Amino acid sequence: MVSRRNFLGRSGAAAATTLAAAGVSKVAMAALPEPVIQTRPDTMPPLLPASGRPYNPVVTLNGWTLPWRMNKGVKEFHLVAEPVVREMAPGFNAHLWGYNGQSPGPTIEVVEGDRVRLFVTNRLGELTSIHWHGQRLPNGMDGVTGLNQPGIPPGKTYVYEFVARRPGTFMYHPHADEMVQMAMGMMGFWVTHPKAKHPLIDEVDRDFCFLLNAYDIDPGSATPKIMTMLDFNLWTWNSRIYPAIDPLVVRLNDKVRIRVGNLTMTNHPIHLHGHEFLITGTDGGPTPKTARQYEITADIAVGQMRQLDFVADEPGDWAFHCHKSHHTMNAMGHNVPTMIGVDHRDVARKITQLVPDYMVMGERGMKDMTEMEMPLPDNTAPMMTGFGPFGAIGMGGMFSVLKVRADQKRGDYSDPGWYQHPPGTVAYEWQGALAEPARAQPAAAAKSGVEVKIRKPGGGHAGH
Ligand SMILES: [Cu+2]
Repeated sequence: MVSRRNFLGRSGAAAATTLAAAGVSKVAMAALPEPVIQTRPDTMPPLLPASGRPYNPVVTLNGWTLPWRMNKGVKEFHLVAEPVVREMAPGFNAHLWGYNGQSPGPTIEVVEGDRVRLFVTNRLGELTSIHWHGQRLPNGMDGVTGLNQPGIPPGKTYVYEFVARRPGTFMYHPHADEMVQMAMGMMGFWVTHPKAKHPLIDEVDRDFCFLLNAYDIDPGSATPKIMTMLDFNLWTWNSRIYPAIDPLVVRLNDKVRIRVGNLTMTNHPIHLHGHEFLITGTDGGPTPKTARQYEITADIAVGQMRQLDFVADEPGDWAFHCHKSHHTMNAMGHNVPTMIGVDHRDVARKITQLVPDYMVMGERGMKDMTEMEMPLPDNTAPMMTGFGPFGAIGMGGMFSVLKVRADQKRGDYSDPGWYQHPPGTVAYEWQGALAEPARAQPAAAAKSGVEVKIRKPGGGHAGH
């Protein structure tokens, strides 16, 4: 466990500090802060607070934290709602809407009790607004277009101002053109850190956050179909699909927190291998200790946030994923028949004469496809990919890896590569003789050879 002082003094934070400085550059005294734009899809190092109360910053998976400027005791942020190009995976760019160059937008981190002023500039072609999900605030700052404020017209900037009263895990998103703007990727994470030691909020060594989102983008195209309600084909974490989602890298015995918010149209049972976690908080605030229980899967309903705490005390590469199996797949058609057990080699040979690229789909399961380089239209995500040290992982979408390493340096989030398993600790092939399996069978049936006897209601024997 590191002290807060240690955390702030960590090396490797130089890049983050530079980013913070950029936010308060030459126009620091201007009426509103210069917007900071970030277009790289990499996981940025934690943004150490350059002003205001200290805290342990979060790491946004494949994302970043928005720098602020301090103006007479008020933390000022500048969000720009705009069209963005998001690299969902290398070679696959989606045309989304987001904030400050990215979808999701940057994470906003403040401290309990901070007065926060948020400038929101609309560079979209239609009205927008921002709702600050989970915040206690004056009703007119709640961001529901038509109800609490007029929509922000294209080209205009609105100002939101309130005190971050509750510490916790929150998010922000528009309440304007509801179905379209969130389907296009407009959302971001918000963390309010406690201002002092909090009885229900432990200090942790590593604090990760990301949003669950989903898109429907036809293979070969780049813009999401916004009319889709359930049948999405891209299940993403912070608008990234595995293997393009960065691993969560931790040091052995670190206290780890993972904060997850759900802005899709369905629930996601988020599952961690190798460890048990406690759900220590929701967007309602810290969970009372008496109400916590150990889990390995947290079902996160639509519009909910969950905060998972655990000690990373098992070294290795541990899968971390949504437990709905379709959500660990990438773009695919939904009308594929199940061919398991069907020998269609003969049919396939005939079709291949007509359609040379025809591929037999999945008579042994669909895992074969993960090892195959299929010809795909340009700008299409591979259906499922991700290779580990033992071959194809066979999962994409909402999947990543928790990497627990004894030799990872404090504050170092760089990928250490694959886990080197100690000799004798990997599942291995049995080389000895195999006994015939003993199958449980009623002795009489086995003797007579009769498999089934059915007596139909109303008399008479079937099958005679
Ligand atoms: Cu899911």
